[in-house]
Amino acid sequence: MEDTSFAIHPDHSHPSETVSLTDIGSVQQHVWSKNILKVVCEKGHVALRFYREDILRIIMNPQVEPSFETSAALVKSAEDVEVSYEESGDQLTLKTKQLFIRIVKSPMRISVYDKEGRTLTDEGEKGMAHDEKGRVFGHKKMENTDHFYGFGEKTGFLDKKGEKLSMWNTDVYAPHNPETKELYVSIPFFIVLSEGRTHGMFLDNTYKSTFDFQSSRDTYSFSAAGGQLDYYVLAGPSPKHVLEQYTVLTGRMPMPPKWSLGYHQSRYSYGSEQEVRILVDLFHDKQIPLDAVHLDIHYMDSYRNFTFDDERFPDPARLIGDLKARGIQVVPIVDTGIKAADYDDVYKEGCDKDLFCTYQDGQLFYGEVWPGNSVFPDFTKLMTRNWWGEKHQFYTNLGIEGIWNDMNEPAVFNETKTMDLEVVHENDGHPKTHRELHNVYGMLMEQSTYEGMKKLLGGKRPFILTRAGYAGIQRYGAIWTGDNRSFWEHLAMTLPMCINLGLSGVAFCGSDVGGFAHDCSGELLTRWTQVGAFLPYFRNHSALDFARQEPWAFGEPYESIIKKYIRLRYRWLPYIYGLFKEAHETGAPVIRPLFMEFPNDRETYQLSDQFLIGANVLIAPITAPGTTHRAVYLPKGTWYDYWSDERLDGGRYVLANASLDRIPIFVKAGTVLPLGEERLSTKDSFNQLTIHLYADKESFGGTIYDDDGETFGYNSGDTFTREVGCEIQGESLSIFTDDMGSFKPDWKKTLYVVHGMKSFTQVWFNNRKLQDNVIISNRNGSTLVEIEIEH
Ligand code: MIG
Repeated sequence: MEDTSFAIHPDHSHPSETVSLTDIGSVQQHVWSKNILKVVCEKGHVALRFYREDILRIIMNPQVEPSFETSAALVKSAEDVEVSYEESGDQLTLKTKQLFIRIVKSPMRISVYDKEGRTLTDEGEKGMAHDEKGRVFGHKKMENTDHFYGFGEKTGFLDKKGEKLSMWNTDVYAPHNPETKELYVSIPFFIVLSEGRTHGMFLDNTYKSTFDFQSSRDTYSFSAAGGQLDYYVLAGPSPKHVLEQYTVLTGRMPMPPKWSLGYHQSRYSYGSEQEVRILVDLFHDKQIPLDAVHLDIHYMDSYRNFTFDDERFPDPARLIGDLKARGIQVVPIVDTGIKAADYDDVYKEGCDKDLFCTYQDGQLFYGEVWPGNSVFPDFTKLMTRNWWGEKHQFYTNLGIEGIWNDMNEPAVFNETKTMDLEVVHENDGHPKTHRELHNVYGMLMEQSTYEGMKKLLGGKRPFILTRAGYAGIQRYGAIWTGDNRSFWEHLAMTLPMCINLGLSGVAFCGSDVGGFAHDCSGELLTRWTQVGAFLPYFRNHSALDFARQEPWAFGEPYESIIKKYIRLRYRWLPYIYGLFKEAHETGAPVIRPLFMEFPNDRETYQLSDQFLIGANVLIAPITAPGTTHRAVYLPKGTWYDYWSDERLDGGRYVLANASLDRIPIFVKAGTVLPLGEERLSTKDSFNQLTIHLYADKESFGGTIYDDDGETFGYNSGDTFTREVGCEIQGESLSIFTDDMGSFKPDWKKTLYVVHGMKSFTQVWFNNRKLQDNVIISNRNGSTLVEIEIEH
């Protein structure tokens, strides 16, 4: 009935629920000691503590003194921060080098200012509150000029102003549309941008939470279904500062194995060894690069993890070995549910050792998933996490280095779509209900998988792909955005969704290229592959019974163009890899909204259909059929059309040519863009690095990064870093390089290409004038300076 107008029958109107809130009221007592302010209010308890001079934690507990316990998101404990505390009349103030906090006592209201005295957050008429059901609420004043980003994996456009969102990890096969409030991942973190400056807000509460920027014009609210109102204010001021602050709290991604940044091919499902061999042969014959093939649930025997079906995959070790010899990894899916069958060893062992989720009385929770009646590992328990991690020896023994985790919301085929909320998780001695830990369950599975695989691989980097997650998930794996569809609208939605994931700490993400469900078309696959080539994670995946969408599925002209872009991805990997290093070190995402680099340019605040890869390369995809041109906003500065080298002035919209074989790309003057060579796998070495220098008025520079792409040697300095500087004065070009670190890249030769200059009469390389090993030539109006360097 919900599908017809009957749903809005006049007799059925449900007046929206009136929530009666209890304000925490006035301050009755307060104690300042050891950098913690504890406050007792009429109707609740509050505590404030600095984690750094630019990070403030605020906790409100309706009943008792706040607990400083944290969720699994946190990896950071509070630092010793120098705080000056003052009390005068009806207010208290706290001050660090970065933040100024004013607390008005009656009723208790907290305002946070930056060091220049600008307001970051301000409580107005409504402050912190709670209700009879144990829900906790925070309210903040909202200005017309505020914009809201982040929130993990959400549908809709970039800016969430005017929206209501909620966080509850949910398996949503359909629909993914603007009114879908919850998907697989919950990251209750957001960035507020106001007139060019930003701050962050992280609500660390794993219960179902909601964020409301819609119900009131001048106040926004955030709330959770239980527990404490526990949030962090991050001072900013720039978007990159906020990401640094957020990822100091929740951790940063480890360096991914290089192969995981290549092209991945998947299908639900490649059903036999034979089919996989034919597939990879086709890639090879067609000279389309490939780094990973994913095996969906049909590889298993009765959909049981840690098994291969004997008939369809008679010799997985040989298959995996043969593929690896060709530079292709096999990534099997591992689901959350364990078949409740006595013949299943995992089930038996888990029961014996008490490792599965149970109710308070110790009865196992059973749910229906692919293997039929199933039980679920209690990942909140260290014993379970270790055990599950060790189980992956089954895969590593076969040569597997990557795992794809699905259904870890956890998804269950029942009315609530998940585990019974009354289940009690052991939680390492602090038992808590599933109601409280639901949103963090999937992340704990990833922690277990990542740590287990890391141990088993003996020094190699594992690749973990996950569907569900909570704040901090970036520490363990990449996220793909689940069951999208082969709709142009879903291609368009991929951009703001992945950008917002990046703004939520998850630099490594992507959507199913071509769309998962529904039938793809040649044109859609072409346009989606052009986007995928520049997304941090690049996998083509599609569902059972829908049109095949391997790169050649639609013939010409699509196949050639798709191939061109997959190959282009490999050329761009040295640049992309450097961006992953930045994400690993600073938390800055690989793909970025334009406002991240141009926070004072209001024109960028709502741009959902173009993005930056790194700081200076702008990608403007086509997301509608039959479209050969589009408007592109270029922020102030000089830009180069990547394809034609045409120089364009920014601070305006330009009309870009986007014929089917072209995704508009613009490179900002002053960029150093290192590109490699096309090859069939990241395992193939390449001989020459081409360093593109996009001429600017002034001198400019950049950094090139490399390491072995495989081990954790980068943690102990086995890296290669090259600083490249470039100065152009009249017709004289000077290039400076400075190589550091012990790692020697594969490539032996460097080609410097200077864009935007017709010719040079003099070339200096590291203060030495042009030598024999330097060739200068000209191509399409760009100067090629070929310099052979030896490592
Ligand atoms: O509910 O394993 O999102 O990528 O192919 C279906 C089968 C279960 C959902 C995943 C999808 C995967 C599919 N899985």
